[in-house]
Amino acid sequence: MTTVDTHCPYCALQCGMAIGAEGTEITITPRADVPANAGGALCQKGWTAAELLTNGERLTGPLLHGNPVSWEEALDHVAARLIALRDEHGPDAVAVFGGGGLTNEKAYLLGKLARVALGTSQIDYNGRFCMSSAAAASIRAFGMDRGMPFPVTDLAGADVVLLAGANPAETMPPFVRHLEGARLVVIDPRRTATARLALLHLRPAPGTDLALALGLLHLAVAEDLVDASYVAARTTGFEAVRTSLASWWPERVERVTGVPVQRMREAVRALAFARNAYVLTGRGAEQHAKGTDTVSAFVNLALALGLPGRPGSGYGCLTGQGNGQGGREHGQKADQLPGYRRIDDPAAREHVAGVWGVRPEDLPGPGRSAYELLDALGTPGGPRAMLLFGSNPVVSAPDSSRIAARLRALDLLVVCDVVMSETAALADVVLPVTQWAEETGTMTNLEGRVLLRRRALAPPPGVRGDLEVIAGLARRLGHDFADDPAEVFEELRRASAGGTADYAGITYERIAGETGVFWPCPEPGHAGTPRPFLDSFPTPDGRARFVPVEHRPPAEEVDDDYPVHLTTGRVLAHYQSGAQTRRIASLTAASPHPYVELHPDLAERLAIEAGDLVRVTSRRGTDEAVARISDAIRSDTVFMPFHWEGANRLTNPALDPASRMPEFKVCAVRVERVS
Ligand SMILES: Nc1nc2c(c(=O)[nH]1)N[C@H]1C(S)=C(S)[C@@H](COP(=O)(O)OP(=O)(O)OC[C@H]3O[C@@H](n4cnc5c(=O)[nH]c(N)nc54)[C@H](O)[C@@H]3O)O[C@H]1N2
Ligand SMILES: Nc1nc2c(c(=O)[nH]1)N[C@H]1C(S)=C(S)[C@@H](COP(=O)(O)OP(=O)(O)OC[C@H]3O[C@@H](n4cnc5c(=O)[nH]c(N)nc54)[C@H](O)[C@@H]3O)O[C@H]1N2
Ligand code: SF4
Ligand SMILES: [Mo]
Repeated sequence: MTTVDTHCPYCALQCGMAIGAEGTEITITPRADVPANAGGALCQKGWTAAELLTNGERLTGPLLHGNPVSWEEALDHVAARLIALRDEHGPDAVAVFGGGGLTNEKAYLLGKLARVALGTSQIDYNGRFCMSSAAAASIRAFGMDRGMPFPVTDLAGADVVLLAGANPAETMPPFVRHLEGARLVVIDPRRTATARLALLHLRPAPGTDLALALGLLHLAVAEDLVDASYVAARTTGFEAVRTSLASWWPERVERVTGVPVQRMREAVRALAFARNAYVLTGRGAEQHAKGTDTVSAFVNLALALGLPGRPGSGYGCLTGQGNGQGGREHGQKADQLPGYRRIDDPAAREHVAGVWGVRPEDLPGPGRSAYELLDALGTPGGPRAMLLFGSNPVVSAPDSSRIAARLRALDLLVVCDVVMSETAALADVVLPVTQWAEETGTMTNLEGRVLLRRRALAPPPGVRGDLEVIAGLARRLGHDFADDPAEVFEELRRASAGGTADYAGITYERIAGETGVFWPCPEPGHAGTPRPFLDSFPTPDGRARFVPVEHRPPAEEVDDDYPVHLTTGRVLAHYQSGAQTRRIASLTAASPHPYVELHPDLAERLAIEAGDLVRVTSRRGTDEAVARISDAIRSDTVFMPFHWEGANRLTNPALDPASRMPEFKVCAVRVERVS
């Protein structure tokens, strides 16, 4: 059997796999040549991914108000409606929503569709809900957001790794192999599978990481563990941060977070005495209305200990979605143009307008962020139509009942998906598309390594690629877009040239020959940049910037009516909104239904037993799920996975002022047994 090399359809580790097909049988074999999953590991989602291609719930033809229509009819209808709405209400009446699972080529063409063919400023994507806080904090400190500015294999040389709000044992199992040589310090309100591997587990109350990070840095200063020569040579702004720590003495931090001073001291000493150490953040620390400041506090700690930009040490964010890194670089974000350029930068507008053959003044300015965009749909002055690619916000957006109502209020909702997701079910027009192994395109993994997914199989008849759909709409709007992935990538290279995320020197051939190329890579002869901060940081003076930040409580605190914290996250078997994994039999068998995890003490107080159906209510809504009782969680907190519709009816859409990230990781709820 011949096989084709590609990568997993799911998370940002982008494990390498080879796909073979014989008759109706599709096989998946892990690739040993891809460093992220070296040794050929995959998690259970990767192993079972072939079922995505064959499962009977696949959409196979366009639907207009639920009725099968031809592609011509569907696209003609959409284009005619878009033109009519634009003529009546102006270009911003049409919105576009993308996803961090889309290839670089798709993300790029979607941004071009919005800015050139539709002329709308109203485009954003689900990555806003993912690593936007870490991105904002990295730009603030380092002048650049490349989630992990080093190869994952560097982690193998670490003595100590601090994981703040990340649970890779469930969210990226093969990644944990790279941590095998290190002692782990895990910060998580739950004793997760990752925390069980740790030397030290700090269990703060949800939403208190910022105080904890300030406390850790306070201790580092008090115990003279700061790397003064690194701070002097490679950073600016330490004095202001040092002064701001004065009020965060360890006992106060213990009172706010619940983490004993002794544990904090052990954590700081472990990091400071290590020869090589890393500080890594995940969504647990980032998905808060103060997520950006929280990440800044952890970056400050890493800088004070002299880690970033030193061989064998550093700070990194564990990017989540398959193309979470590339998806935030090429212009599907409200404030951005290709190459990680800013849409409000005149030089960036000039360059990109040149590649697109339009006038810079005709490019729209920045639009609304993801939640604000969804929340404006169908309101006076808000968009009347939305084109949505690669996201399922009815399940995954905060305060999701409100967002579902907004989507229903649109004059036109168009959803491109592989299956009838909860969001597609609300659409006027559903367009069925090809997926990973059926198409070619590039993905940029969590290390900033640009990878090539290759077409391994023919798609089922009746479906089209996202690029074809985008170009088909653009054509009907009077614009000629390339729709072949290789051609789109050539254009992306030119559009990104000279930008922060410079792909100009990257080609499909090079990626294939070198098993990936790290950006920035400005010319064909350039080797790529696995470790961009070694010599200097991409700031005007080449130094990293300390940013003083202050702790504040969660946007919603517990009270008599809503006395328990709710936090949300992931389980091993399911991916995101579950649109894909809930349709795979073995994954559904492993994790069949939504649940609420509660501590035995809380359960006893509420007279709840394992297996009971419980109702969880917040100020925004209510959901029911099965009780799971475990002392792995704090007794003041319950946990729910968000892979089923419901958990997000409860969550708080309070937004971070810098990143516009919602507060997915903490809100106040009431929990009761359903009698
Ligand atoms: N199985 C699986 N893997 C995935 C995904 C998936 O859906 N399923 N999605 C992918 C994507 S897009 C992403 S973004 C990543 C996410 O990867 P992670 O960040 O590892 O995942 P989460 O479960 O969202 O959150 C991590 C941990 O944060 C903890 N937490 C909750 N509140 C707080 C808090 O206030 N402070 C701290 N310190 N911790 C807190 C939770 O208990 C949880 O264990 O996973 C990727 N991989
Ligand atoms: N409460 C709570 N909510 C959260 C989070 C949390 O931790 N807690 N995490 C947030 C995070 S980090 C993220 S990343 C978001 C993710 O949430 P969503 O954006 O909803 O992510 P997915 O479920 O991956 O949605 C992807 C959709 O695209 C479809 N799809 C797959 N491949 C393709 C393709 O090639 N083209 C097209 N057009 N469609 C395709 C899939 O079938 C699926 O319906 O959720 C966020 N929501
Ligand atoms: S860890 Fe991520 S990329 Fe690897 S097999 Fe699992 S879901 Fe796929
Ligand atoms: Mo994510």
